[in-house]
Amino acid sequence: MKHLLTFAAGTALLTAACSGPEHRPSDPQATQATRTLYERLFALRDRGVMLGQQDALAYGHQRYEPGFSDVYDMTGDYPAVIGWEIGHVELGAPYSLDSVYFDDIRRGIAATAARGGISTISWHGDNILTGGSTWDCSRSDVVASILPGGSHHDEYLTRLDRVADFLASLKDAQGKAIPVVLRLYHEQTRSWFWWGADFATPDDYKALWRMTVAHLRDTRGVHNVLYGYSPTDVEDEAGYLERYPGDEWVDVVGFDLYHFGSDEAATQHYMDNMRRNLRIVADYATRSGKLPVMAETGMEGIPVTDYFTRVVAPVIESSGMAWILFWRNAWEPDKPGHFYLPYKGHAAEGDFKAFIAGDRILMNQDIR
Ligand code: BMA
Repeated sequence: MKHLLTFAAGTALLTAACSGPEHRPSDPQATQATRTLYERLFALRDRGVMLGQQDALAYGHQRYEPGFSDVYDMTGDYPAVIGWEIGHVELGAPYSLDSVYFDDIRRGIAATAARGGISTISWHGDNILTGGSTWDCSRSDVVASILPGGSHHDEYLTRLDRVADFLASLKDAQGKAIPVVLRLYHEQTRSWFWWGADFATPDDYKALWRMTVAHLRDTRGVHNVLYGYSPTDVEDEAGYLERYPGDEWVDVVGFDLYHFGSDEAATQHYMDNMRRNLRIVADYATRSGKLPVMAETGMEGIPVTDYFTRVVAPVIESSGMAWILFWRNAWEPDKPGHFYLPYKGHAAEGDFKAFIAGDRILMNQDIR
């Protein structure tokens, strides 16, 4: 019996080895490091939910110091997932719309990778038709104007070239491309960015996505990227998939949802909404073989000081998400209340530490 079991186990192992990785990036030419990262993300997901924060290594709250992290300052460890913002890279600017130098972002992504951490990138690109910001919704024909045949198509490809250059410039100490997750045209189910629901038909939105990925991946040969889809909260799966460009174009599925208001009704609303959307994303991820994440969340200023253990932990811990990413702790002096994780001395610091001490929450040291 023992022999039989050993034989059976050996066969299973062989089968697993021969069948290759279970999860493959949508890019058939993804680099080996990108394939390895994708497979590793699923293995990590099975162990718990990684803590993430946007711009967590770019600066601290009200403290512009590249490499400084409020989370590290409080806990002696980094978030496992670090978010980065590249808005204005498309313009050829030296720093982002949040005044973070792209050279510092490159260094931060390399430092994160060297520590075994994960980097995910968002892109609040400017409005090409008006010259306004990502939030300039004064024209509803921006997406149409940049699709093939549109008045600004060629100019937009030049912007995509700059994004491609940036992605291709992410290298480790050995000169190898560092794989990252790129979240494209996010929160597209609402209408506060120029690519929002009121300004693009679902077909035009999908065409924009495919054109972008095809340009980066096929025309420019960028193969160190996993692509992330993250609308805002929706009612059901049909709403979630309305603008989904297709499994061949996406690797990571998630959603963005914030907690607004601090009374009990607001908290209940957030928790219900989170639970519904976590289920929608988890179910779709299981069916499609994509990696599920909670792509952006938080409560600005954290006025509820048991927010992490009482509100977030119960909804996220057994959600099956690979990570939960809290938004940034703004450094700008005119944004004193714009932060989503505590910093040293903030009233929610103890609650946050209790949250990350839970078995299911993974920090950088847990995934090294
Ligand atoms: C928003 C705010 C802005 C910032 C933008 C892009 O939610 O944090 O201050 O410019 O994200 O990072």
